[in-house]
Amino acid sequence: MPTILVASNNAHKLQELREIFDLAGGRNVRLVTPRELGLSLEPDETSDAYFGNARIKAEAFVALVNQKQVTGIDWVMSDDSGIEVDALDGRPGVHSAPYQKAAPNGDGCAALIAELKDVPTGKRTGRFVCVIVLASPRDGTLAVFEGVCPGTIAFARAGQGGFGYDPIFLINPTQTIAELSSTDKHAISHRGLAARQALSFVRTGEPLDMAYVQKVKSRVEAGLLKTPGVVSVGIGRLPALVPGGPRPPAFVAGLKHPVTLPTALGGIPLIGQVTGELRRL
Ligand code: ITT
Repeated sequence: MPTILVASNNAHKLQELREIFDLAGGRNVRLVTPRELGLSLEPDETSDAYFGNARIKAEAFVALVNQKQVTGIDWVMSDDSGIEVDALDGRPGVHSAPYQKAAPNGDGCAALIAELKDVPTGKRTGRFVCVIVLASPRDGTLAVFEGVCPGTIAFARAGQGGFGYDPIFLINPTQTIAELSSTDKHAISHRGLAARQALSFVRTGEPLDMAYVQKVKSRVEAGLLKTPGVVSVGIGRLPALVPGGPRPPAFVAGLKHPVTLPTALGGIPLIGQVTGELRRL
């Protein structure tokens, strides 16, 4: 059974990742936490890109796993995420966690509502973004999965579910993500999109789980989601991470979709990449 170390200190993320994997039938994949392994690390997230920070977190834990000679870890998985608001030129974006911490009472939702108080309904568009990195402590393979969930920012909070900015993020004119069941959130969320592809990759070596894509499409058709999200996948190797001979990922030969290079995924020598826009599938 593949074992994945989740390189995160955020309990909400960890819970969501477990739920997403369970919903996807991923019970034959074991998720472990740094705490369960007696590991503790909080690397500085110094990059201005989600991918950069996700990579910093994954690489830091890979280095620790190898330094402490922890055995049995097939992948280290990190998640960097945030909320982008068009009226704020994409802020807080990659800085969503510090934005929340700096807000009065740590209430990022209230701070965003206040910043956007004069922005009219039609101009409150935004998106949640999640970049998941899988890094192999064995051979330095690095895979990156990006999920995007578009929506708009509400004038007031609604709903008790989810965490962080969910109560102010409308996925349709009347519902925030925090008003969805966790199952419905995961079906459409940035993290659901990215994590499903990561799970697919761990299990099969294939990045796009088409059965899941079809499921999301049917939710879109049922009206649960107005604008479907976008998911991108890139696979590369970091020879410097773990010395060893090249081992090209198996799925590259099976790419079925147009290959593009979103800038968010730049910075590593990608062996192959696939971008799927759910709306078109
Ligand atoms: P780790 O780095 O330890 O994983 P973190 O909380 O520092 O945990 P990030 O740097 O990725 O994580 O910051 C993510 C920010 O975006 C944080 O403010 C979250 O509350 C917010 N966020 C992420 N995913 C979210 C989601 O699904 N719903 C609402 N807010 C979310």
